[in-house]
Amino acid sequence: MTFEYAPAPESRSVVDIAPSYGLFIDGEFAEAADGKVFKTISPATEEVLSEVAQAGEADVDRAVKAARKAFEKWSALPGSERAKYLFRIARIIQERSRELAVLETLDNGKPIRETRDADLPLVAAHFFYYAGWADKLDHAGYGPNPEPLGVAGQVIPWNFPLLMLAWKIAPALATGNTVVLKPAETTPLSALFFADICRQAGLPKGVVNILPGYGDTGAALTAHPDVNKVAFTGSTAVGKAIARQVAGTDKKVTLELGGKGANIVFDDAPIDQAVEGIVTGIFFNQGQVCCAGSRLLVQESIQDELLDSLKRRLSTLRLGDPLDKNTDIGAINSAEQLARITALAETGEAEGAERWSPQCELPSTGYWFAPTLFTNVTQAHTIARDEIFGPVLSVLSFRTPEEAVAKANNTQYGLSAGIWTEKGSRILAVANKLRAGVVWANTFNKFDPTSPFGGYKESGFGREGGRHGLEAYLAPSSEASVK
Ligand code: TXE
Repeated sequence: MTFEYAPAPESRSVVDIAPSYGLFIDGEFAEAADGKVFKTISPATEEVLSEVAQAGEADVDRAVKAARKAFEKWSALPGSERAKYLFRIARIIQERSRELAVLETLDNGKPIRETRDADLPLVAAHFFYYAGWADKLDHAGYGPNPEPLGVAGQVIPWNFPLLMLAWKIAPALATGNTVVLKPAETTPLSALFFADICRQAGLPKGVVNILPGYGDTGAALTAHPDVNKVAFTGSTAVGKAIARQVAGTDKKVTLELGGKGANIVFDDAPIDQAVEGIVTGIFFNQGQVCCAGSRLLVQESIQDELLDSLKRRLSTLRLGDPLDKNTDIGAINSAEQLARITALAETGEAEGAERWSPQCELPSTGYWFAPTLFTNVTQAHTIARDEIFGPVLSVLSFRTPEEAVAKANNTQYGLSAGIWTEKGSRILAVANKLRAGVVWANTFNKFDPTSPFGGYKESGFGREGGRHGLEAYLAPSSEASVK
């Protein structure tokens, strides 16, 4: 780790965070019915950023009623009219992107380089992309238009707060649904700023409602009888609980859950490029990414060379102030998440894997975890099986492509994988055998609104993104219209 230069922090003054925020229901900010509030802090400094209203069951009910009422008019608008609102929202996000990037970095702890160059451009891109679909779904004069489902109850996590909101809200609105969204308890602020953007865009009242709160708020929302569609991104345990909860109802559901992605490096791979891909795969957003390449599978003959290069590269990563534009590794999102990562890393050591981190001084306040590499890992080790959701890479090796595929697929999850090789034929052969929703070749963690994203096995079901993402918000009889 190097600290020899003076940090150049992005100015906090570009964002004006109010001391308190309400729930956003029916176009207005309001206190929770029972007056409950909670604090949101900056994980890099533990400073309180704001106090936020905490939605209870009565608020969930009020928001769902507002969304139901708004649905009648919103769903009846021609797609071209809905598109105008979505384009307007996309443009406001672009105009306010610096403010939103700083806000997201403060509330989440991730480096400004990521919020500025990845999160915010992708957020705007999703609204532009789905705005473009809104009128393409109409076929005036040729028969009935596709039918939206009604009120979507959406619960999102804290790792990409605004981007997960965009993944959920943009396709829902484009297809004529209305939304009640619950952001994660540790990162409510960008969703509340988004509520303000909805007002700025003149979005009709009740079309988008934002309810900050904890898991019980989420459970009340997904259980609400007037919610027609549940969209969830989060842990596999909660995803399973939601699947049980909606079983036997007529709610449609999409679940985007955990992962244990394999990054497979063959002996003919361009090593420097692969090292960059491995670093992006597991250290982007401190590894708090469902599709992270958290298992490195390296062909035995190049293992030593690759690990030497990787360790040299890790020694140049800069950990520290997330507002510093030179920072590569920011803070872990919460004390709870840090405790989970710490416990799993300790289990790795206790089970006999070899732990390595670059020389690295951690700030004394906030939640920090040094980039960590585990070698001598076997498939039986907990760190090769469980999602760590932190900056921790487990290294395994293989001899043949068949062994690589078998090891990559040896997991309860099936969200992502990466292949590094010069051989195009090998990319196709291996990709076809991987049980993963997304397979990258000679790159990793690349996202685009046109691509469907989702998992096999316990990584969930349904797809978000692309035109597949529209189907999740349309009644079954109309699905043919977007195929
Ligand atoms: O997840 P939760 P947590 C994984 C990752 C991480 C672990 C725990 O491995 O270490 O999950 O993280 C809301 N009904 N992922 O505890 O609890 C909650 O308030 C409805 C992977 O943060 O699943 C938040 O808004 N909602 C993942 C959201 O669910 C409920 C991203 C996610 O929180 C609820 C996050 C309930 N019963 C964690 N309980 C990914 N796929 O990217 C909680 N929530």
